[in-house]
Amino acid sequence: MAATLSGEARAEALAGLPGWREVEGRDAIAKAFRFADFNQAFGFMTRVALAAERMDHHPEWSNVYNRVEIVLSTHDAGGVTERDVRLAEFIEQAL
Ligand code: H2B
Repeated sequence: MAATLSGEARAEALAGLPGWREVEGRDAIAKAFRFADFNQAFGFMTRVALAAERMDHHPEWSNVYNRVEIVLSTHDAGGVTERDVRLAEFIEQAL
């Protein structure tokens, strides 16, 4: 199982992910996205969903019309791991 990121490794990983923030009260990272309309938002979610399934690593997320909120945490590890960083990096490319 992947180890949760702490200290310098965590700071470095987050520095490379603009707009991602630490979630208060749990070991997770999050970002809110806003698109032009539902079609754009859902297209983005579809790209992320297909990658998440390939990576066997899945986001916690919600969608309201053109807004998508994503929280990433590795449930098996109980916190943020490299797997979340890799998925967040993909998400940034999927925009
Ligand atoms: N996604 C996330 N975010 N955390 C996990 O620990 C996780 C996952 N585990 N997707 C995977 C699936 C696991 O449950 C399966 C059995 O590989």
